[in-house]
Amino acid sequence: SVGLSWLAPAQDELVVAQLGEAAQTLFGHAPDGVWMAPGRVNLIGEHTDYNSGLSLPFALPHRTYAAVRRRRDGVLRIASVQKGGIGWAGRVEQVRTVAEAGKLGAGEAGRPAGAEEQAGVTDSRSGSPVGWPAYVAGVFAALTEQVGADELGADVLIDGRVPLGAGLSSSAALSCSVAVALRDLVPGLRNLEDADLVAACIRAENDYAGAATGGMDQTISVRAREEHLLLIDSGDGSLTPVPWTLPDHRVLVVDTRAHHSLGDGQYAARRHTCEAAAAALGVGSLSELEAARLDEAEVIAVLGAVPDGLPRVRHVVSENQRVIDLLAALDARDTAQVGALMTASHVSLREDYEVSCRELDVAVGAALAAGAAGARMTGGGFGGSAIALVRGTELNRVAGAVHAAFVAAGLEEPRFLVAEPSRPAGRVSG
Ligand code: GAF
Repeated sequence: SVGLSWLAPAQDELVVAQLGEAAQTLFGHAPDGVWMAPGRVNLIGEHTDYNSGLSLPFALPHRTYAAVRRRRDGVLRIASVQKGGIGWAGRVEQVRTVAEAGKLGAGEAGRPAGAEEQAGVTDSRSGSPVGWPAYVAGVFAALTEQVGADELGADVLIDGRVPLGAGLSSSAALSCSVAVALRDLVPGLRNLEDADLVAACIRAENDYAGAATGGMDQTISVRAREEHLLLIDSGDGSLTPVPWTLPDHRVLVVDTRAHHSLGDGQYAARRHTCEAAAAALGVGSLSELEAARLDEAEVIAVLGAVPDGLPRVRHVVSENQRVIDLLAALDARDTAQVGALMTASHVSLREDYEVSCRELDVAVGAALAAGAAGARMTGGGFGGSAIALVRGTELNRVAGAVHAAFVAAGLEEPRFLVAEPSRPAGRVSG
């Protein structure tokens, strides 16, 4: 595997030791402890969560770590090893939703955010953080529904070992690492259930960071089961651990290095189209469409009036069915069928949902040509990562073939990781 770049997970103990020292230097005192939350890959069930549908993710051994020291003065300082130093400092009550900050901006100053603000330092119009610190501060703000802002100050130092912008849910890992820390540290939060933490992290992302994502990523980060996939039914909220029944096969992840952002409008546009289509069809969500047994010609006629409605709905409905079919294939230990469903999911995301891109298609095509049982993009798309179902003994060979295809296509060299279903967010020290 000379020349291939493999991303190994960090060792918890090493990160804990480094973060303890770094927090001491930066904040002048040691943290109360270090917590982690994992990134994820989704085996199948993409762009279904915000349509009350099914998804089947699992947690990566790649984690985001948060060294946290509680403060009792309502002051919040947020720093990152990767970004270098303090990204935002202020008071928890200063943290505003994107909607509130927008109103203040227009009223008080009425000018667009400057380069520094866009880089994620601070929004001087309202004093509220933007960019990556908003994912952290948003968790604190969301939790003020449970306890007073004065109870919620902290010094937070983040070490993100989930590749950033790679479609592996580094954002949810960030917010969830902080949420589990606060539950352990703040007496008024001790009784929160995992589902409450997930809800706070979704709010942080939707309302404070301004990314209109569904709940799959936060759910898997907080509620994953080691060595299992997790079937998430976003319609009824049920979670079902699913064992990995293909011991000879592994999930190879290809980080295409094509930048992926969920805040750039395309993700929100897909979500909006789905909501408009559901409203036009008179169903609460697209996942209710099958059960509603509407006349097919009528569905097609109604969706004709929703721009892009028909292909988007076709993806969501067929993707829910592929999740069900893949569960049956896993149960039957039918590797070829699991792979075929993954590849069919990719085709649907590329053709009907239009969230793939050249790099993802090259990765999927090359993995399949090299003998992977199946391959698809994973996560939101528009860049990020692809996954391939590969025999454990063939990981290097398939990765080498994908790498060669990227070089031949003139693309930036991809990075690789092996995804082992790993444990959920929790404390790693202290
Ligand atoms: C992103 C979002 F954050 C998830 O909620 C989900 O919609 C996914 O894209 C697509 O399945 O990861």
